[in-house]
Amino acid sequence: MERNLATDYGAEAIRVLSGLEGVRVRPAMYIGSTGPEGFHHLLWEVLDNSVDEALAGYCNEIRVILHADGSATVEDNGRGIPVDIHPQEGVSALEVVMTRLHAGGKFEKAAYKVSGGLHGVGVSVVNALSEWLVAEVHREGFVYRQSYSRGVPEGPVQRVGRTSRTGTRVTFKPDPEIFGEQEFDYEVVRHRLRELAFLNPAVRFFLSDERTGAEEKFHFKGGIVEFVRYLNRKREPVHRKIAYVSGEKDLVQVEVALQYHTGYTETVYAYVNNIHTREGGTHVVGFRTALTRAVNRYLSTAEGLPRNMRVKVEGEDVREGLCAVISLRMPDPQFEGQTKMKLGNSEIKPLVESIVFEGVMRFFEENPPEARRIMARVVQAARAREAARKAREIARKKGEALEVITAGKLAECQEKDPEKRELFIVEGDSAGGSAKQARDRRFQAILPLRGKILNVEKARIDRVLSSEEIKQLVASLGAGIGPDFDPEKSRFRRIIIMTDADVDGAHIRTLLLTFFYRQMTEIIERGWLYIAQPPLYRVSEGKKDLYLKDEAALDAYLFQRALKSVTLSLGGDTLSPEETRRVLEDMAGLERALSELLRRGIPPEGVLLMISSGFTRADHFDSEERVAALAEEFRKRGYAVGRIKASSERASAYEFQVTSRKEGYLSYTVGPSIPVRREFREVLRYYRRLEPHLGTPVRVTVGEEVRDYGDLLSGLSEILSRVREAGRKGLYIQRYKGLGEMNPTQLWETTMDPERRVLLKVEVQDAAEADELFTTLMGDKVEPRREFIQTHALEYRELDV
Ligand code: 0RA
Repeated sequence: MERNLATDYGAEAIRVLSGLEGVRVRPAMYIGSTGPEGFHHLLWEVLDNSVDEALAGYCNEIRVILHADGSATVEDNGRGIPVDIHPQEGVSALEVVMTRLHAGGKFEKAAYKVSGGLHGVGVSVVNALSEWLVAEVHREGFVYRQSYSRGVPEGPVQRVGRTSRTGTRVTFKPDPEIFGEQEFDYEVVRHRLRELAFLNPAVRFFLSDERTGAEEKFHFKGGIVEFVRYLNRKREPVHRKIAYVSGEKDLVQVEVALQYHTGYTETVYAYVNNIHTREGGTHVVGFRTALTRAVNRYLSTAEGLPRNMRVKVEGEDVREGLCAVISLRMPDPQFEGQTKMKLGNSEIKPLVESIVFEGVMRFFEENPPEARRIMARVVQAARAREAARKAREIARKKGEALEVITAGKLAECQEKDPEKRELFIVEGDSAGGSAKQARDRRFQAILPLRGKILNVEKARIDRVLSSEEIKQLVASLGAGIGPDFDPEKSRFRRIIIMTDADVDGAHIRTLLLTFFYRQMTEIIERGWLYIAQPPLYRVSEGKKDLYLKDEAALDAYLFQRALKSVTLSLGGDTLSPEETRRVLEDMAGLERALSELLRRGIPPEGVLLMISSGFTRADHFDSEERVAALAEEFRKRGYAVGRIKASSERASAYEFQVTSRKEGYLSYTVGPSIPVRREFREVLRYYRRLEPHLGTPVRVTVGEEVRDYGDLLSGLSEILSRVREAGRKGLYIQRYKGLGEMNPTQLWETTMDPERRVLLKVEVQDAAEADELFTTLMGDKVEPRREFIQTHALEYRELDV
């Protein structure tokens, strides 16, 4: 018997709207923000529902698809959301889940459902914030479907076919009215799926990006043990076997994996119900206490340890060089802290502590060689700490202790209230000099740093503290360092890193970010760390000065000016000034994107040939025949072409090597790895905008001078340079190579004046990325570093924070 799932949709729609309209009025209350984080949050929310189904034990495959139209799909092979009529609501359960705020809990029996925290607001919130959403359920032999528009059902749940499988598929398009024109970031989604795959080893995650053809599978049978191996991949492990501990008590499941490395930093990733508790909490405290206790117990009781290892160590010794992942599953976690990413449940500390203590003791007992190495590592750290303490003692007697060091290089400001004080950290003495003259000394202090500050990854804390530059920085803030750091004591609430826009500046910025991330994390968590953005250009016309932040801004300005004397005709039709400007800006964008690809070893001619031959996604390389035809096109244009091989990047695809005589014998692989690159997507975006005009002859008139070109592409760089030259008439343009080249007035007006400057706020994410970059560049293990420098050397140059 077929059930009738229809209900009265006139009345229904109004009721639904009244429940969810609040979500559309105040989206940030539900998803944090309408920026990139909130935008991706929609996807996490839908994904969490499928992961919950997997945690309940009913699903082992989850697929995420990013579509070309900006929508995304999450699909699982779970039981399927029930579609029968909900007894109280009188409509199908599916509809209740999709349209009622917080409806999820009603029939979620899963004990470990993601709740509280940032996730767990319910899929109905995603629905309300989606221009459209389609839910499809495979269940009991049938396929059911319901579609919604901004959260309102377009009709009842319908049976649309038969099926032999079960599962749920949700496809949604975030509403541009709420989010503007944003896109899902492949790297961000990939990062989350990889993390989920480590945490949920029973589930296979698939990701495909229909915009680029990229496809990946994430499945780690080894779970968090593999996670630790992954986190340590660029470090040198102290022991081979990764310690793994698990246990369960009072419905709380605890899993921990850990491995020591030769570096000095601590990396602990803690999760509760798959949510990354970035600010730690009671589980992390319990874990640390247990580990310290276990090490001390082993050091005092293990047989056969050398006498000089019978010492008592402290938490800080045990943390040095530690990499660990903690994963908890528990009902009703309480999330607190600044960003609601700190576990608050007090019963968790003793629970985790006892499970971890017993598990780690057992690991030590069962793996004596690993235990010995770990002990040696920890004891060494304890000795170094002791030595540092003695050094500090002596320093104190000599009156040099950190607490009494005066920040001699700091140019203080007059204001006393930390809330109103700003500290500019400036690279180099000459820039420091300009900054001192430029500042408003009432509330802006300047700390000039000379040269490179010390690499925190490679140095133990005593060496870090002996660095003159760091001493000055620590003394200026007056809030201590590392475990002793107390943000409340900080003498500044706004700390602004101001470095040159060149390689050295980027490097110093990375060093500083790493330092703050490692030694004063709370400065970043509280949102007190900023990056200044000095302009790259000064444009003067007579007495008037204009500052422009980058090349694109300069181009836009030059094109605007050039419009007086430039006309563009395409196939005989003269473009309006507005159209001319648009075409020129797209051409300039294309030129910039092409030059970025060239810096990565892929020259423009080859890229454009790929695009015009229709190879714009990774899966376009799946047909050997088509790839062979593309190779032929390259050959015709004078390239030396290698034989067609199976791709090393994508299992189903083919690729070939080309060498261009014209392009300085540059050799590169034409294959599926090119179209998934960020820079390629950028090229493609501009290409698509120019596409309607391609193949049409162009006439460009600049003043009296008329010239003809085959089309916009063949004339690209010449047209742009003629127009730029016209735009430059009567202007003086200065490109700043460093802050030191700016006079104090310029520096004040562009970069320091609170009324006019634009600061970038540093987020934990940026700092963590800088830190990872840093581990790779500066860590001890030689191999990954070489690899990194080869593939990222150019990206690093413009590390964007
Ligand atoms: C509650 C009950 C049942 C399934 C689900 C929820 C469910 C929800 C989602 C959300 C995404 N994928 C999902 N898969 C399942 C089924 C109860 C039963 O079959 O007895």
